[in-house]
Amino acid sequence: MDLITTLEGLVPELEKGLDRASSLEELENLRVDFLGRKGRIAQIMAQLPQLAPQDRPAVGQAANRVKESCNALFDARKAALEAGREAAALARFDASLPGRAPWRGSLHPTTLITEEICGIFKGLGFDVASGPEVEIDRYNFEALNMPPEHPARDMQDTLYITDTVLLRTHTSPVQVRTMLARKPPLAVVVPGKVYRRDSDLTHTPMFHQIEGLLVGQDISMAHLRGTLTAFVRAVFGGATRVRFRPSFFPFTEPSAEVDISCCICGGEGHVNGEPCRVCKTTGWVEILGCGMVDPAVFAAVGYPDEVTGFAFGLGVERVAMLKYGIGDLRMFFENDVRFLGQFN
Ligand code: 2U9
Repeated sequence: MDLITTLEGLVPELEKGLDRASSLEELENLRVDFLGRKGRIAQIMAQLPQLAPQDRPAVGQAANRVKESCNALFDARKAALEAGREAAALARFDASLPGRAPWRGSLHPTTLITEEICGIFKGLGFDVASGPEVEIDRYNFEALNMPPEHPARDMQDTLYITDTVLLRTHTSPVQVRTMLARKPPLAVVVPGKVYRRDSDLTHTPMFHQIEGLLVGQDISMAHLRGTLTAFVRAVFGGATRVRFRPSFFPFTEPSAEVDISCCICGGEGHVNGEPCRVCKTTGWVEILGCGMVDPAVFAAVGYPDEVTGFAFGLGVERVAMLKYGIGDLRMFFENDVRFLGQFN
């Protein structure tokens, strides 16, 4: 029974080979060599037809035993190699190392200031309203006392979509829509994006505004002054000084611009002996525009002659720049996470 001896000799030979194998790849090579379709066992079995028929069953049974033994040896060695690999990986793993902090998003400074300002006015009893960014001429200009020949309507300043459809140049059309939908008294603030044909270091074609409108009976400049002073002190601190300078807007009369004592130098004009870069040594910075609503605006929305009201408007990026001491308007639009992450 020469073939049976040869077959059985394969088992210790495989054992030696497996002892030397140090990778799963070497293991696979051995498996092909012994158990593969053209492997050693198969080669021995190919000689079966040359045996006398009565000798064949014993050889066949021996081959099956050897195959089973070989398979068992492979499985055991494979399990041992895999366990070794895992142990090596675990040896390199230091469970005491601090983890990597997950990347955390933060609110954009424009969003933060918008929410802060709207929150202050909500506390004073104002509603928050919003409306379309694509507007009609009538709500953006005509109803706001800016007739067709008005210079602000120039193609140079406004992004027109058609002759009568445009990207709103301020959030004021939302106040017009609010008045058309509601009777006085009312008080609303309107945050949102506005668009102008303007682009340089201090102007972007899109920026954010918040405007406010209060309409009622016997509303005076004193209400305007008290409301805006309270607002400014809520944002910039209770010690902030406020001054109103006469100005002009088509939709308010009288109109004013509001300055606050510079929040960088505290109104001193200098920081550590250096000229203040924000107020340019004047001690004051402009923060918003305002005024008593022009009667022509109330007439345009069909309000009775007796109503009175005040309105104001501010640029959100400008307020954020002053509050956080940001020197460059472009920071708001570049979305650099190193900048954005600082306002949590
Ligand atoms: C209605 C009536 C009156 C809104 C107003 C201003 C003054 C103002 C500027 C501030 C900086 C625009 O973003 S900015 O360039 N705005 O100075 N806005 S009064 O007056 C209104 C609005 C709507 C119906």
